[in-house]
Amino acid sequence: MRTQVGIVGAGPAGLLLSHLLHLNGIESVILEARSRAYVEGRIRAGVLEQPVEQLLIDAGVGDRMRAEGMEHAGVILRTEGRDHRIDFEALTGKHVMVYPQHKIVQDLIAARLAAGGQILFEATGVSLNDLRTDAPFILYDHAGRQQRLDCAIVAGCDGFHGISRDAIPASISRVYDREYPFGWLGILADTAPSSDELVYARHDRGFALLSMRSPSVSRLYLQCEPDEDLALWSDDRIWDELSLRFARDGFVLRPGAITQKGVTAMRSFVSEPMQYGRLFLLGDAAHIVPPTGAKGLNLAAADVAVLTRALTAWFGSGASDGLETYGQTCLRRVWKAQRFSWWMTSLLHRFDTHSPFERQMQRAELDYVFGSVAASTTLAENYVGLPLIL
Ligand code: RFL
Ligand code: PHB
Repeated sequence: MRTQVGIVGAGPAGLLLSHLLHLNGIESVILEARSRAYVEGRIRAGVLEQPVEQLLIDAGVGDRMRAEGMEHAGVILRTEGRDHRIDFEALTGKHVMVYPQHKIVQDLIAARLAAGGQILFEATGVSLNDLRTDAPFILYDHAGRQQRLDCAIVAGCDGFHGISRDAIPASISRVYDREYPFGWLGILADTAPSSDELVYARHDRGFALLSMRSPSVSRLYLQCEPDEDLALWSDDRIWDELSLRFARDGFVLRPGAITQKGVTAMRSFVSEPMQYGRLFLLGDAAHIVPPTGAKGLNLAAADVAVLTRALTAWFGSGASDGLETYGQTCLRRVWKAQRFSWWMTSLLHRFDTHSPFERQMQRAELDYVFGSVAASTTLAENYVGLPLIL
């Protein structure tokens, strides 16, 4: 089989890239290791920056998001029983969109299939070959036999645990990595959100986050050990702990049936370069952020915007400058999102290794954000999203 762009991975990065390329008259084929049901049901991100919301609308895949998504004009920071609202509308004139990642994935798959796009689910054993020539090819197993996809460009959209990043020789790659000494225990619960807006709570017992998926489904997180044993967390224990961490006069946490539980480790990770010959890495394949800033999916979308622009110019007129500067352009935004995600994580979590002095520094920093319009604006500007291409 032959196509213009061979895409590995049908997460948000691979699907959005395939859709935007199609709108620009460029053909692609997506190879996905898992089944369609699995990728459509995978519960992950929930917050879209305004530029990403706009990108989806402009690409014609925003109808369900506009109907079912929830526009949020601010978030609440809570500590020691006090709330500070970061008013995005007043500080930046912008908002964020709360709309679940798995629905974006469903919407994009539907759009690709309706346009005759090719997504091969359950394609395993993917290997990338001849990446430094102008005729790279991908080998994979599908429908019981090995097959070959010839293409001009390979897009590695296969997430943090994919194979694409490893195709870049270790001798030229540089990895920046930080693991945090905690994780998040996340739950999905059939109960109306206890707050209209997201609540980020700093507490001596550990961080907690109140988010949502719809007017009747809540998504909540608790700071825990990175390898926390879920068996130790009964539903009652989870609700009791959340109540303690969100406690504030007049706040009532509404418990409900927990339908899903999971533990996520927290890390900051960047692998450079993001390009090797005809291979381009996008999204989690190249970089991971801790979820505190809600940036992962948004960064993937920004990489897609940069590569779409570059490939449209290259296939259209042969202009290669966009491809040559792809990594550099993406990394300007990636590092800013890394800084913000690291800062939000440092500001709001309990660090067992902190000295009393460092604890006071964290308190003072949060107190400063609470009291300063300039500091609140900095937070708001980063949270609603920097321009997609910097
Ligand atoms: P994905 O979504 O991991 O998709 C990669 C796809 O590649 C497939 N794959 C392969 N296919 C073929 N061959 C192989 N060898 C393959 N190896 C893997 C996988 O099956 C998969 O389908 O990466 P992508 O597209 O780069 O998208 C990134 C986002 O999924 C991720 O950054 C976000 O979910 C991060 N994230 C959040 N981001 C936000 O912007 N806002 C949020 O509010 C937010 N909250 C979160 C999050 C991530 C979380 N977890 C679970 C990590 C909350 C959590 C709890
Ligand atoms: C979510 O709703 O899953 C969510 C929201 C905000 C974050 C992280 C995750 O910072």
